[in-house]
Amino acid sequence: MNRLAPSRDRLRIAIQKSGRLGTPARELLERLGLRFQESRDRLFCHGEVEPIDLLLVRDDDIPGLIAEGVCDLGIVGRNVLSEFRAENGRDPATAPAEWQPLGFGGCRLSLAVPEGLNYATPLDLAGRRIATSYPALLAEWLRSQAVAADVVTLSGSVEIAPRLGQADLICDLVSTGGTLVANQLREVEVILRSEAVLAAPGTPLPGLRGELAGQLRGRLAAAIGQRNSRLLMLNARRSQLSELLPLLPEGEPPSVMALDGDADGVAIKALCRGTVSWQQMERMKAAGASQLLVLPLEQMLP
Ligand code: PRT
Ligand code: ZN
Repeated sequence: MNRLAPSRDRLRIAIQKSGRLGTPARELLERLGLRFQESRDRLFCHGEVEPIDLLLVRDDDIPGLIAEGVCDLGIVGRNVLSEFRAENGRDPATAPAEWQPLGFGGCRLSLAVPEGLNYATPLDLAGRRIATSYPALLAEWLRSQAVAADVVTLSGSVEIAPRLGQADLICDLVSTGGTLVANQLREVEVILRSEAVLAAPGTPLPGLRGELAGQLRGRLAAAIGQRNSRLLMLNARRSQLSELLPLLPEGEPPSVMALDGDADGVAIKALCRGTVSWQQMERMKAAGASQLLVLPLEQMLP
């Protein structure tokens, strides 16, 4: 059987094989309860729990694989997806589009100038050479600013281009800014704010794959919304509720349930945002709570 031929009834998601986004993308999918068996060549991962498989590829290939229908969905940086759309057109019927931001891989595509190059407004870029791996996005931005500059396309090591005399300034990804500082460059303009996103084809997927894709999107959105949430459970006396409820950590309104065979006893269940501190737990205990449990969330459907 050719495992790489797309299947009609299994959903296929392209993720980065290695690099910055591969591991967090896979961990996010595994947090939804999905499990994968990797092939020997580490190109394909078979979904064991749901009919959802992974293709492990270079991040730059992901938008094209979606556009060609080789993969149904992809997890990729907005920077890579936006560059593909800027280069290949944004026809809503064919262009892969952003479905859901995923909250990791945050960075920005920025212009940075060497010390000594004056920059006050985009107009200072007129006639300058700008090195980048994102020529289509940069060209679009320059057009939007009505500035004519030369775009020098490089596939890597963009930050050293000014020192090598290949360009006057650069347009590159920045996260901590350490690389810019190490290369005596100053960030002057943010062109795009990026993070990892779920990318999907312009046209809805048919049949079972469409259903699975919709479910996955919903579960990802819920998982991201709940990422820092915990489930807090505790028991108390009904008479202590007025003192206890204001001490619950910030979150959804709690459920208060009667305990069978204990007329005055209640069980409280509350979805909390963020961690529950030792101090908060001690205060709840002092107000009469018992059997305090703080549980991580694996999955949730509102
Ligand atoms: O092999 P493959 O082609 O799949 O990987 P790649 O080498 O092209 O990509 P990779 O793994 O480096 O990055 C994948 C994605 O991570 C990018 O497309 C972005 O969406 C995202 N990302 C987040 C980043 C950064 N942060 C980042 N800092 N990608 C690159 N960088 C670079 C930055 O340009 C600088 O050179 O990392 C260096 C360190 O940055 P500072 O600012 O922290 O010093
Ligand atoms: Zn790449």
